[in-house]
Amino acid sequence: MTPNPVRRALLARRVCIGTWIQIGHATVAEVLANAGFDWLCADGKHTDIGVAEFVALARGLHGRGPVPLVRVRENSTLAIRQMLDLGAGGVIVPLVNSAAEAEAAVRAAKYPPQGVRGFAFHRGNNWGADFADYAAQANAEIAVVVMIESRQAVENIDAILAVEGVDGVFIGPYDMSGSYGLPGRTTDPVIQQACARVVEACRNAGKAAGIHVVLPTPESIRQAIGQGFTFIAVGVDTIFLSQGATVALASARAATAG
Ligand code: 3PY
Ligand code: MG
Repeated sequence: MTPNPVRRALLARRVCIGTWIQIGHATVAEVLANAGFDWLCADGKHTDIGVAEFVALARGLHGRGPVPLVRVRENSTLAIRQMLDLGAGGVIVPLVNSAAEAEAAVRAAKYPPQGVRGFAFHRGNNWGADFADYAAQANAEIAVVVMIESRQAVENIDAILAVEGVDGVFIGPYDMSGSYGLPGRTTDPVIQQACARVVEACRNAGKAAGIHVVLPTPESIRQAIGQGFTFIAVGVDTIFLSQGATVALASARAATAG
């Protein structure tokens, strides 16, 4: 099994930059891989990306560098197992609010004795050709990141981080802001304070703090790194498309004005 640089970066709390894919087409993975991201995460929670689309994205990434990650649709054994069996190098598990929910995510992602993941031939182990190697290495190579995106999760952050097998956490700023009654106000001091609390807990636990800088600017990325985040998603494919199109059209309109 190929060593997973993302899990190593998480454990070493080394900066590791990826982005988010909401368009489930291999071309998107191929184009974004050219940009040189460390990892690309398919969003299986808020999109039509299901198992078939994830496989297309993973095939688009094959041999190109970025590690394919997936934000699974929910914290369930089936959702986590399916994406790992299809070749995900790690799962980002949404809406984990307690240590018990974090334990459930880890159990789903790990082979026995640490977990309950079932053994089979699948894409992840090259349809059985690498069965023994994958079975021996998967627990040590596959990354498990849980999303902190509610007030309850912030209150339980120390217990969540104490769960063995949680490699790091990832803040979902939009859900987080919604849970504090401030939907979309991700820069509100209340949300910033909650984020700071999570980063401090990660520092104390020696685990990685991650965040999605959904609308990246040089300042917002610098701020995230300055705050102590190391596992950082910058942007979303749809935002890149929208921003690029808007700039191009504005330039064309300006050039043709008057
Ligand atoms: C959130 O902001 O809630 C997210 O899940 C972003 O990925
Ligand atoms: Mg969210």
